Amino acid sequence: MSSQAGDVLLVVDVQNDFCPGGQLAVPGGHDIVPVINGLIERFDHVILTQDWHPAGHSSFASSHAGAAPFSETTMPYGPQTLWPDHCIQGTEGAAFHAGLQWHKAEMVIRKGFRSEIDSYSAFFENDKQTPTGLTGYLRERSFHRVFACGLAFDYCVRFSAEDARAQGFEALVIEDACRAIDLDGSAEASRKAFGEIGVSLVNSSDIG
Ligand code: VGL
Ligand code: ZN
Repeated sequence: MSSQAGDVLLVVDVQNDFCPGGQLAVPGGHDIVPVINGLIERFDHVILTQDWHPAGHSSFASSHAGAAPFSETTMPYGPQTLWPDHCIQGTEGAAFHAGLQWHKAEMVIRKGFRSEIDSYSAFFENDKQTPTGLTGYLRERSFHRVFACGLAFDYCVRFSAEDARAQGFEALVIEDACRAIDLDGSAEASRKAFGEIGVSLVNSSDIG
């Protein structure tokens, strides 16, 4: 499979807090940086996402008295996992991994900046209604195939790929360019959901 007109590489949340040593470290998160750099070279168009929370964000366990990180709560929009404080706007933790060759990116889409709603997907916040504007951007630029990679496979990559599909794009997840948090089998659940809705799983070596 070679990169063609209408393809875009979506690099999700390759930020210090999701890498070892960060506040919400994904095991092996930094291992994908060279793989993604190779992909960035091969794609003509690259978009990044950046998790970008204000301090005291409602997805932080620390904002809920007595709640432990990785527990679940109910928000007005439904169930929400509570996370350690992470990716606070302007902090080193929210910065892209220093090894990521991201300067080619045509757009950086920030998400999770509304205190009261978390946002895993690059397309919609977790209420499934508040758009980020990415659908309109991709349509206006005539992109058809979204190749997603980054962190974490089972949260922000998953939700982004599912929404890409639901918005009418072809969606492919480059699995060796992702790492998972894997809470309660969430990595396997993601693979199953991809199969059901027609999100393809591919490998970076499949892309020429
Ligand atoms: C993410 C949990 C909280 C992600 C972001 O990038 O997958 N996960 N915020
Ligand atoms: Zn977050």
